[in-house]
Amino acid sequence: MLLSFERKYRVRGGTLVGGDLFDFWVGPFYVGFFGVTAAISALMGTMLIFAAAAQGPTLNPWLISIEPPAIEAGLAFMPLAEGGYWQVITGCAIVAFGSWALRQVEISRKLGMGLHVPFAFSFAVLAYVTLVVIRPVLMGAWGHGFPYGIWTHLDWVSNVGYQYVNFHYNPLHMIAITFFFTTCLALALHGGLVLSAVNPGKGEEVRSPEYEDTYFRDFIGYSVGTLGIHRVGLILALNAGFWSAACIVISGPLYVGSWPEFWEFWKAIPIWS
Ligand code: UQ2
Repeated sequence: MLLSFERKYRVRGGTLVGGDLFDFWVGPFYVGFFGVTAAISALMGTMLIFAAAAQGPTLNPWLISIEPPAIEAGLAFMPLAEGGYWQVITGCAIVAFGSWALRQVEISRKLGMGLHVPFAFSFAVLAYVTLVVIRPVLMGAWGHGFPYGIWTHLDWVSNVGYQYVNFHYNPLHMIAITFFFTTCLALALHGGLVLSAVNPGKGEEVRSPEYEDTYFRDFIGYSVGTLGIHRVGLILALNAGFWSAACIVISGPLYVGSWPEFWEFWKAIPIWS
């Protein structure tokens, strides 16, 4: 079913690449040049995961793991069985995620909307690219990327964390976690507030946004407002992703050794030492 405004907006234009060539819909889905590249790279990446898994020692989904090259291989292109699968799969993933973001941009442009959604999605892509490209390149070996396996990626996180003794002492990790928690707080407040106003019990009346404002003015003397809470939410969530990427990219390229020890400078400040 087409909404009345869709008849007006389901028109040519707004594409970044390809002109009118891929400017069409398949059922409800907009395609575009980046829909084609997303579909191809996602399909290729997925098939390569199956191909790599078939070469491995197990087909148990929990235990399948596609390993990056050995650290000793540095930044070389490797044969498929020696990390090459991981390298090509990583390439497919980045093309797929990038296409997904650019398809969001084209849809935003078609609808005359802001680019907030692709901007936000890009932070998630950035976090992934930081783990599998930026940090490995800065450290001189693809082997610093994480393996593609359900258990093995968890082992990787644990092992890399312990390499820095206790990752919770990483100040940027602290900031990232604080943003994740605050994002949860903000979404819980927002979801709770909206449902409490617009999803009343049977026979009860829906309350207007003024009630939402009044609730928080009565409660804490301040309402950030119905538009404001979405700005707060976006900023909090973007920061969670950004500082996550930042806290791992400084570990290795900028700081080696123990994060607990990093705080020795603080204990040594003259006024209290
Ligand atoms: C609000 C408001 C909303 C909301 C929420 C608030 C009417 C529907 C949740 C309250 C939020 C505040 C005071 C800021 C919270 C900030 C952080 C960092 C957690 O006022 O306007 O609109 O959903």
